[in-house]
Order: sequence, then structure tokens, then C-alpha cells
Amino acid sequence: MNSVESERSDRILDSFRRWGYLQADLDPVGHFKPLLHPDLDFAGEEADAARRIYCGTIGAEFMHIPDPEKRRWVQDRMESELSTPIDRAHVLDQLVRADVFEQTIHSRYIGTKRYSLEGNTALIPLLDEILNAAAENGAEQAVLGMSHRGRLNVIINIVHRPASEIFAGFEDVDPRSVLGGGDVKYHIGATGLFPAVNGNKVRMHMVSNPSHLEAVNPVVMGRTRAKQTRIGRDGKRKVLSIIMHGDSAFAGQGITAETLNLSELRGYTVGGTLHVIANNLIGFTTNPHEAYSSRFSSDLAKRLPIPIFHVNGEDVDAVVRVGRMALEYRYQFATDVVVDLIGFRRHGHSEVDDPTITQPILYRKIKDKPLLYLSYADRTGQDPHPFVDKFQSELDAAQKAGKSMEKKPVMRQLPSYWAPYHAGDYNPADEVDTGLSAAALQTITDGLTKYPADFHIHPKVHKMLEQRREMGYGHRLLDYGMAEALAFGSLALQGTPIRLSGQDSRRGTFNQRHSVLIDILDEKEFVPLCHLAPGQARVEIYNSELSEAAVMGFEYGFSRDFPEALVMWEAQFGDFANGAQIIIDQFVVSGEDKWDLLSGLVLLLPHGHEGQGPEHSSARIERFLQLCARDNIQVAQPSTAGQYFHLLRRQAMRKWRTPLIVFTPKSMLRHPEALSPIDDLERPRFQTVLADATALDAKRVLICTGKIGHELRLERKKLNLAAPAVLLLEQLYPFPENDLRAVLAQYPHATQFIWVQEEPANMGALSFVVPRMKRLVGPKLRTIKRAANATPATGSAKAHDLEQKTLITLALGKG
Ligand SMILES: Cc1ncc(C[n+]2csc(CCOP(=O)(O)OP(=O)(O)O)c2C)c(N)n1
Repeated sequence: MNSVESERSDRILDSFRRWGYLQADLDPVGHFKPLLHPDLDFAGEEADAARRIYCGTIGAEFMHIPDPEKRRWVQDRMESELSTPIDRAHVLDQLVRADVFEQTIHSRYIGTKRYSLEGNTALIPLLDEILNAAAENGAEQAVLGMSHRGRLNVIINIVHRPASEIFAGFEDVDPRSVLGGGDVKYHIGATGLFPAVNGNKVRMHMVSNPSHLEAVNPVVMGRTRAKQTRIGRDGKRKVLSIIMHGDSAFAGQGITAETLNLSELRGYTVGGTLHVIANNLIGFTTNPHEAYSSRFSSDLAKRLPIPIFHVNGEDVDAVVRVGRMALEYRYQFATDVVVDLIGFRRHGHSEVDDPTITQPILYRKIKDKPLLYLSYADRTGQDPHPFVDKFQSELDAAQKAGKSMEKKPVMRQLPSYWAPYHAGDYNPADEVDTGLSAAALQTITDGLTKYPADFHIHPKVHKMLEQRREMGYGHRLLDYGMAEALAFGSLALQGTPIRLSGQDSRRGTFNQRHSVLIDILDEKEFVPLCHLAPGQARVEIYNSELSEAAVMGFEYGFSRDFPEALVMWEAQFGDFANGAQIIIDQFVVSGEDKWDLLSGLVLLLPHGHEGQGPEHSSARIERFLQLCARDNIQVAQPSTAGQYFHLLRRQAMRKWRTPLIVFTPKSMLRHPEALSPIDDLERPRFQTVLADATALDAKRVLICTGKIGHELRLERKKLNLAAPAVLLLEQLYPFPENDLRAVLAQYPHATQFIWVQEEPANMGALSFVVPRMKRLVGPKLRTIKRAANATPATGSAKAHDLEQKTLITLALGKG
């Protein structure tokens, strides 16, 4: 070949590497028409050879990856023969299991929803190959996330739960055990052992999942990261995350983008997630051109420099090949990889839907499609009957066993690290002392305020550390920042790992944390909390991406596999937590009820009306309180630095693992009334109600939570009044009825009881607290609050001041 010829040859190959996927034969129903592209307009032997590689049943998108080594890796794999031949008998067995499972359920439980995988049953041999290759690469565990479609099939054939358990679900045995709780069968998680061909067993964790599509993605990543962290250096090799997606959901749900964006971030990476789009080119009744603006559902993933492999689900050998290639890429380069497995959906969205009403032409085509195992047997010259007979008799026996089960089967086993912990109803016996001695506090203070001799500290931070030193030694009142640092430091020294993430959490949105010191000459970092003592537990504090849903979901997932750690997600302002409403509703408050799965996650939500407008005022206390039932979460608003210290330590030190929602301060961070003397940290415990010892003779008793209480006390002092008494409710849920009753009894002359809040009447704790307090003080209870409003606060700082003044004047009885 002369140089001109070789240049042409390179050009042809380069064009097909770049654009070949646009003309690939990608789906069994002819949805993807080849896209004409001038750069592919070549004729001749070399073009034919390139076309065979890049326009067959695999379409590889990888030329957008800037790193030449990664591109070369993919092109070498695409352009060479398979190194080991495919075990076609094994693949046929997998397909039989996938298809015959669906057929059996279809014929025996007519009209029951199962969200069949038929049309895309190649998913089973794909996952099987991925896991076999993973086992060869050292994987010991896989964390799987997926939605409804094909989930039962995957649970039996990949997670390897006994089929009898799925049959028991269809028989709906033992309904009394789940009255008012539980979840539908295609959402519940499962654990099992995948028997790899090389003899290893890979522990499988299928994550429990809500209806809300894609919401499980960050939970899978968080759980994976926690498992990897437990293992240490080898964690990323030993634990693999695999997330499956529907094509419409992948393209449409914002949390997909948020989760992909976590992939390379230091605090969140899991060394690459394997994404599989189980693409059936339809979403309920919606066609692809109505569901995504791009040609492929997967196009969003091109935001990352990672390969995307489209593969025609009817060419099962190609599917298996892609599975291995994707897995090995993940192990080679530790990045995400996407497999877009393109098939069709044989039935309606669920089995009770008739798809011929909305897609009549497509479904006429689909009606004539043979089952995949039959076409594969045909194509590879194998007899499927022995496989079918064997599996069918397995299923028959399993159905019998399922029918006779008396108890609803539990499809998962919690890892042993959960053994010491429990949830259920709150029990005062779970309380532990959280106070520390002055000497212990001083030792931690020494560690928190120390940095290497050659570290160039910022003068403002230097001053802050000096002040913290005075606080720790009792020469200055403690603020929240120091109280938190002492809580984290003391827990780390007790062996409790700390993990906190949120936007700008390392410094703290309000300049209050400074957990990471930055050298002003070279920006080197020093984290005093990590250098307290040899053998201490790990402390991780991260600035997160600018997302709420994915990051909160990630931390929820992390807490699920690290019960002994204090895991916290922090909102920039509490208002933004509603960006993660799905995670709150579907996981944090309901995971125990639906799945019997616990979490000790802490949400730190800055809250308070300070004149910053409708969006920087409220963490929506009312919404969290509405979600409270059966001791599913705890809701607290600690109004002093010392209370915050005890609250954090209590959450980590008790064995009761229930999420904790904390309304944290903004202006209260430095409010003189909210500072604490050091001996507050020496007293034993968090107090659910703070009494007011200065006004024990008061006739008028105000009860409130958070900043307004301090404002009332300050104004009372300014006006030199002896009353009213101002009580602070520090814990809202579980409602501390007994503690409050005991505190109220200290005011024998009280005749007026008033709930005061700065939030509008339709917000805040009012509607939650009033009926509960009426049980204690009778119908005399009055309320003082802002007028009901569509937003939490006014946009005008001056209007805010006027409103606040009126509120305080009324509450003090001066109005
Ligand atoms: C966030 C969310 N919105 C809407 C729905 C209702 N819903 C359930 S399945 C479905 C279609 C899903 O299509 P696709 O992602 O392509 O998966 P497929 O069912 O085709 O496998 C919709 C809209 C949902 N479950 N979650």
C-alpha cells in the first residue's frame, strides 16, 4: 500500500469509527433508519470492511472521548475477533430462563401486572456476561438498581432468589403482615449469590426501589461507595454498581443527569457505574420522538467522556460481546460505561394494557416476532427443548412451594454490620449520655485548632481558630461552628466515622464551619478533624455538585450501608431541599415502612425568617411534620450550640437508626442567646424542651421553636419585663409530650398558653403542634403567627422587619 492509499484507508476507518453507529442495524423493529452521512459515503473493499465492523448490530460511540488511549482501547476491541468464543449453550439456557419465566407467569396469573421483559430478554444473558466478567476481574459484590420492567426476571435469574418467593408474591400470601405498609412485589429489594462460571460467587444486592423512575440511581451509587469504603483500597475493584434504565426515563428524568455528574467527583466516585438502558423504544404509550429530542435515549451520557455501546437485542451474541467489552472498559479505566440494549416491548405497558390502540402498526409487526430463545436456537443450530423442560419443571415445583408458604418471604438478608441497630417505635431506654468532660473537650480543642508548622493560614481563619481555642477552654461562649466541630471530633475519636456533604459544606454557607483549612500560598488543604489522634475514625466532608436530589439520594444510600457512621446531607438553604422531595418522600421517611430498611441519615436544613425573601427563609417545617408517623423520622430544631452538640452525638451513639431532620440556624449561628457555656457540653443529654427559669411566676407562657424564641427573650430583656415565659420546643417529633408536660408544670400561675411562630399560619409547626398541645393545656391555647401566605416570606427586608416587630410585640402582650 502506498502512502496515498494508506491515508485513504485511515480516513475511511476514522470516519466509520466516528459515525458508523448512525448507520448500524440497531433494533429488531426497524425504528432506527440509517442516517445518511457524507463522511460515510465510501465504496470499495476497505469501506465494506469498516462498515461490517461499525454498522453491524453494534453501534459504538466513543470518538467524543478526548483521551486517545481510551479511544484506541475501544477501537482495538471493535476491530478484533473475540479472544474466547461465546458459550452458546449457556446463552441459550439464559434466554430460555428469561422467556419461559415470563410465559409461565403470563399463563398462570392472567391479568396480573408483572412488567414483562419479553422483547428484551437479551438483558439476562447481558447481565450474566457482565457479572461473569466482573467475577474474573475480582468483583465480590454488585449493587443493582432497576425499575419495574423485567425486575422479577432479574431477581430470579441474576440475583438468584428462589422462584418460589416470586410465586408467593403472585399468590399474595400473608396479607395481614403488611396492613397499611409494605410495597408491591416489583419494587422490593433482594439479595443473593450469583454463581460465576469461574467458580466465584458474587454477592448481589438489588436495591429496593420506588415507582419514581431513576430515583434509585444515586442510592445505588451511595450504597456502592459505602461498601467500597468499608473494604478500603481494593473497594472499587470488589464492588461494582450496575444501574438499569428505561429509555424514556433515562432521557426524561433530571436525576439521571445529576447522577451521571457524580461519576468523577472525588467524594462520590465508585470507580465507574455500568449503565444498561433496557431500551424498548416506548414509554407507556409514548413514542421515542415524543420522549426525547435526540436520536438516542442515551445521548445525555455524552456529557461524560465515556463510551456508549448500542446493540441490537436480537443479535444475542453481539449483546454478550458488548457486555464483556463494557465491563472490561470499566475495570480498565474506572469510568462509567453505557450499554443501550435495544429491543421492543411484546405486550402493553403492563399486561393489562392494549398497545394496539396507540401503536397499531408497530404491534402488528411485534405480533409476528418469535420468542428470542427460539430464534437464537434456530440461528445457532441448537435444540432448546432440554433447557425448556428442565426449567419448566423447576418452575412447577417453585409454584407449588410458593403457594404453600405461610409467611411472606423476605428476599434479602441484611449485612452483619446492621446487627447492633434497630428502629421501630421510639424507646427512652435507647437514650445514652452524650456529655463529655472538660478535659476531653480540651484535648479535642487542641486537635481542632492545630495545623502543621509550615502551613500558611489565612489571617481570618487564624483568628477564628484562636477564638475556638478560647471556647474549648471555657474562656468564651461556644458558637454552633465549634459545637459541631467538637461533636464531630469527639465521635471520630470514639470510632464513629463522619461523612457530610452538601453545597459549600467544607467552609459552610454561612462561613461557620471551616472544616478544611486552605494554605494561602499553595492552596494545600489541611483537615484538623482528620488529624486528632492515630486510630481515630475517618472524617469526610465534601462540597457537592449543585444538585439536591442526587446528592441526598447518594447520602441516603451511603447511610444504608454504614449504620455506624454519622452521615449527613446539608442544604445550602433549607428551601432547596424540595429539589430532593422524591428522595425525602420515597426513601427517607418511608423506607422503613415499605421495605423494613433503616437509615440514620441526618438532613441539616438552614431555616429562619431573616428578611432574605421567599426563598431563603424556610426549610418547610410543615412538610416534614406532615410526613411523621409511626416514629419514622425525628424532627428537631436545636436552639443553642450546646443542644446541637448533644443532638448530633445522640444520633450517632444510640442504636436507634431513624433519619433525623434538623432545622439549623443562619443568623442564630452567632445570636448571643444561642451561644452556650462549655459546661452545657458536660451535662448528660439533649433536652427536648428548654424551660425558662427567669419567668417561673409568669401567667403568660409562650411556646415556640427556633430563632423566634431567642428574639422574644432578647426583646423581653430589652424592655425589662419579668414575663412572659418563653419555652423552646427543641424536638418536634417524636413529640415530647411528657417532657413538655413536666416543663409546663414549672409554671403554676400560668393561665395563658400561646404558640408563637414566625412562619405564616399555613406553614411552620403550627398545625402539627396545636392539637398535641391542646391535649396538655386544654382549649385555652392561642396562636400568634404571620398571616397565611402563598410564599414563606416577603421579598422586602423592611416589610420583614415590620412584620417581625408586630409579631414580637403581640407575643409579649404589648400590642
Ligand atoms: C417519575 C415518574 N414519572 C412517571 C411515572 C409513570 N410511569 C411508569 S412507567 C412509565 C414509562 C416508562 O418508560 P421507559 O422508561 O421507557 O420504561 P419501560 O416501561 O418502557 O421499560 C411511566 C411514565 C413513574 N413511574 N415515575
